[in-house]
Amino acid sequence: MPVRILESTSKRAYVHLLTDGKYLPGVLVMHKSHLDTKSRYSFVVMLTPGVDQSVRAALQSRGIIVKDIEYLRPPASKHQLNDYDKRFSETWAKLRVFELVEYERVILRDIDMLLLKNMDDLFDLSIPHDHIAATHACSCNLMKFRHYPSDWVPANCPYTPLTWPSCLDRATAVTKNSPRCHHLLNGGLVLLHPSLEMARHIQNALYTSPQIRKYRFPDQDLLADVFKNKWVPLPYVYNAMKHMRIAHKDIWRDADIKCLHYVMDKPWQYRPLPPSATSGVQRETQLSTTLASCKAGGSLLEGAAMRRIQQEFDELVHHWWAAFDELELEMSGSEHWDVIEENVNRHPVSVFNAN
Ligand SMILES: [Mn+2]
Repeated sequence: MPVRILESTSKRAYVHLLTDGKYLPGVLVMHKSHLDTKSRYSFVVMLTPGVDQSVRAALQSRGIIVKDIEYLRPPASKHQLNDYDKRFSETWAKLRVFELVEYERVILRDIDMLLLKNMDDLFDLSIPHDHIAATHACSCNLMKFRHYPSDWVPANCPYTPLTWPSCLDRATAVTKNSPRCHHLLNGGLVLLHPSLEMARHIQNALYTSPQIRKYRFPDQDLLADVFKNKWVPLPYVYNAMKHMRIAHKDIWRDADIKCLHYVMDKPWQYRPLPPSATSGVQRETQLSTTLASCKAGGSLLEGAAMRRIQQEFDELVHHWWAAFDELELEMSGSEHWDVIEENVNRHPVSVFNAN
């Protein structure tokens, strides 16, 4: 008997991009948390051509809808990422989401995220058809990366003026007179309406805009430009970037978060030691390695500050591993487990190399 799907449900989907099997543990844990939080909408993954067949099979074994897409890149002469940010080299392809006109409304999400609560209510947000909705970028530069823009300081950050609990249902309004940083969004979560006309408009900007060479965060800087004064800022709980737990202690409450975003190093690249190991030699080894990799990544943070930050990050990364352990219980007997196992590091020392 055919399954009946409500019209409004089938026209809406959460869409994600996967360009490399290294991110497979991320997408499967994300999908598990999507199911655990009882989302009513489809979970779709766009795959670029180079992704291995074993990765595709693992996704499909979990009931994930796969859409094949082409790469999307600006002309090579127009954009070069610095060595710290090579991880962004394929993220332009996220913008292919505008071509998925089989859906009326899409929420584009990163896969370095974990859903802690259901966020389906976001699909009902009323925004004009030619607008998008997203959360602001946090421009505090908590990690003191020396290659970040010089106006990325807490005084210019759009999260600085907010207070709890009003931050739960509002964001700092963006006006024509707002500081430059208030116009910047984070590309980790974007509510949008697919449209071939908009897809063409965005791709045209990608191929011709003189701004392209200045972008540090490819797809999100382009979206911020194309949708300047045409995007609606969302409350941070829909895209709670992990470093905000430290940078914006005044508003952050773990219990409020719907979607936790593991920006920068990925949770499957190291398994933090349990809290009982806090004073052990092992923890010192872990911290000194992390500190070294942050310095290599262009951070000017000192050791003591890095230690405090790392401990807070580890608390959040433990949530990801708890979900991974459950996924392992469900999948470890299957033929698909090997390709997942291949791409996780269970060691406490990060394999993060700043890319
Ligand atoms: Mn991300």
